[in-house]
Amino acid sequence: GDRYDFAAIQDTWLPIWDEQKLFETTGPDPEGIRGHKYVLDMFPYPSGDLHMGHAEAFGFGDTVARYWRHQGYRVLHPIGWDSFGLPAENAAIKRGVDPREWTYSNIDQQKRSFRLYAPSFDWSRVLHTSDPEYYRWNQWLFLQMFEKGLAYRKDSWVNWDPVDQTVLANEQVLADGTSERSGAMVVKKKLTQWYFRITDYADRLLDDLDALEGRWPSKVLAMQRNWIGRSRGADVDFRIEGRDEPVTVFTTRPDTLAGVTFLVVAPDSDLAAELVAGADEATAAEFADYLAEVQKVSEVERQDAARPKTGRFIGRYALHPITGERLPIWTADYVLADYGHGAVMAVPAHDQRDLDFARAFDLPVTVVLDVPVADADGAEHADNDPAATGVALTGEGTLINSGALDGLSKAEAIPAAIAALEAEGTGRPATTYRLRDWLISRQRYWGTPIPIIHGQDGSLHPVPESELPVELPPSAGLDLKPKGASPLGAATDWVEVTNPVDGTPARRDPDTMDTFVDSSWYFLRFFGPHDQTRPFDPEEAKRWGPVDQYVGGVEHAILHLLYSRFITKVLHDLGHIDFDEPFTSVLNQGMVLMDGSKMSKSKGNLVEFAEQLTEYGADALRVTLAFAGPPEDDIDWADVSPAGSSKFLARAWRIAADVEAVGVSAAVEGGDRALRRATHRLLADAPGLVESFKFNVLVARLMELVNVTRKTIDSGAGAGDGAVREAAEALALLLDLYAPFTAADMWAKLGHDDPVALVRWPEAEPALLVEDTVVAVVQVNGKLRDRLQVSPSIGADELRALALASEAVTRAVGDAEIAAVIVREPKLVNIAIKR
Ligand code: ANZ
Repeated sequence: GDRYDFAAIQDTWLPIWDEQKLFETTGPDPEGIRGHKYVLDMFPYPSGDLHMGHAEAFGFGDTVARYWRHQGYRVLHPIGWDSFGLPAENAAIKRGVDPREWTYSNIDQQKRSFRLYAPSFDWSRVLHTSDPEYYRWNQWLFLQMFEKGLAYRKDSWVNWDPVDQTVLANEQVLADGTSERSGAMVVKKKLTQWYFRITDYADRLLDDLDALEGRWPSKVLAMQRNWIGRSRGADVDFRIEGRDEPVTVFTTRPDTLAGVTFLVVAPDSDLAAELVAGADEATAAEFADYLAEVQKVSEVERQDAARPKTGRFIGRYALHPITGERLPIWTADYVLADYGHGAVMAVPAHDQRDLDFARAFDLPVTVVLDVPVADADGAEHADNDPAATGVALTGEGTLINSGALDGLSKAEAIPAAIAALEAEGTGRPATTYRLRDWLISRQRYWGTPIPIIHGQDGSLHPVPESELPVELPPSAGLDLKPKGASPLGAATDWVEVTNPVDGTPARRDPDTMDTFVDSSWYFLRFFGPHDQTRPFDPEEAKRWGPVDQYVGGVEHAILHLLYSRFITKVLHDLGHIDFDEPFTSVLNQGMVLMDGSKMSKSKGNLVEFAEQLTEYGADALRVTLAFAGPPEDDIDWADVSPAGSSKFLARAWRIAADVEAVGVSAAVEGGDRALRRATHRLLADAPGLVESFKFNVLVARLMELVNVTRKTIDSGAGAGDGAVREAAEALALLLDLYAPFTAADMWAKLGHDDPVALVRWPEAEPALLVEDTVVAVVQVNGKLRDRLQVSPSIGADELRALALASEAVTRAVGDAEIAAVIVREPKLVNIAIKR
């Protein structure tokens, strides 16, 4: 047709692309490739159809994938589905359908939408984590880790979601103490659960972030560092009256040891229970009441420094390691059971929490650091007794009341104190982390069964690898409603097995794995997604790994990205892959908003992807999302114009149609020079723009080139000018990054049979990149001394500097004094000298 009709263009190309399978990456490498690139978007969760957020993220990922192909690389750009998880199960409970049905019909819907949106996926590598073919390898991974002691069972206080009736990993509890999934306030419950020993990797997970600097969003790096939370300091032992073993505390401030006036233990620690057992009955009863109160408080609240301090004296005493003084032992909920040793040496003079506590319970305050405090006038003074002011002295200062440490600064005193403790045998350097081991058991149905068999005697037996996968039993007949225990426990035929060692009756572990296990390694499964004998093909892993560009939302900054890094390191250490970081570069796209707020059905401001796709087509949608701003920024759909994008695409397409209409083009060498220069400048700039994620700037540059080309045609050169064809071809090749349908159609109109997506971008011609120049004449006392090639737009200062730097001029001037320099840019510089 002679009118830009996006729907007709889509209808033309979709069946051709279905046939061509252009982006499949099976088989040996084609000749002449520059290398390999692996571009991945965080795989979707099949909760319904694709939404605008998907359109944005997958658009950006596809731009990068297409770009590397145009640069001559072979590109792996796969797609899969993160298809286990609670929403399927909750939908199943609500509507009485099988979670499988719900999941796979949503996957089919998303596949149909993706086909229309046309990301350059390799459709031969599709995976779904809920396929037994996939999750058997989750079980394999679990068993590998079990064998190495990296998967273990532990009895401890866990985060419990009272709505979903399942445990949560620490990472799934939001800053306000609510569940990331259900929004319910998370409580603590004591349970025996499976953990992955991520803390063994804490140092590497932290230290290896440095190498990602500049390639991962700095916000994500900061969040991971903070989450791992390494603190360096010392462990200090305190002797306890009536107990053989000392109590060890972790402190970052061993320099303040002389200021310790009491100890505090976490109420929910084993230590507290044991110490109280040795106290009188009244104390024990008080303690029990307090513990019951504390269990209602979330961990997040407990860490809120502003909360009024509560606590109890537990009737026991420690001895100060230096003075031998008796120190009362208290319990308080601001001390956490699972940080450090669950106990602190309280230094109220120099720690605000300890001071608040000491003031609340009338405990002594001993200052051991002289910290000058500035008053309102900025004058420093020393009347700063924390017991009176209520403000702890946390700043820098000089040690006092500390014996041998007196006179040292805090920085000097810390190592000196540690050395003294080591010499006494009562302390040693220590490092503590905020990071906890990863709790992976879930009491839910729609997930990967944990491949462990429990003997009657409590023994644990891995399911033999030859018996994997342990398939989920059908959901029919099972009550999936959350009730605190896994629904699988009721699948009698499934759960009752025999002990693989002695044939006695035994039971399968009824829990399923956290679905973050599924997503912690799926990027590797793409290296052989249908391999029945291995989790992935190691040769493919060598060829493609690690992921060169990962694209996804910042909501995964900690959970998914940290777990993926951990599992990658584990698999590296087990010898399965030769890299130990999964994602070389990460791009976080912003959110798609409407009228400044998050879109949602309930707010009635939902922009439906499917509707936009029907109204404007994939290309206009993609151009709109790319053009809206830097990819990291949020996009407000109320501020953008898909209709405008459509117009731009029509104008671009029209140029190719005009070139087609004239038939033969004139030779490019004689073509309009200004247009040629514009085309080549864009060809030269485009790679840098894509590689720095300035997708929006590149779209703007394409708009500019469309305008310049149209002007050239209209100004008399006509569509037969060789420069116009050259511009039209460049436009088709560059537009493929955002508008693959339009680009393919333009490319065909320009007479090409090969798929535009696989065409290598031409290099810019250097001769067309240098700006036009003029000759500037340089005279010394009126005599011609040099001619300079300069830009017509050169500034006076720059031209003066160039002239004075000329060798011929310096020779002519010699030792003489310069009296004046007259600049008439861009053509003349006259230098007057005194002899
Ligand atoms: C004495 C002291 C004096 C402390 C001082 C600080 C300042 P970060 O930096 O977060 O690692 N602490 C140790 N274990 C704790 C627990 N289980 N729950 C709550 N607090 C705990 O904090 C380390 C400091 O937090 C430690 O250093 C300890 O208090 C406290 F002027 O020891 B400090």
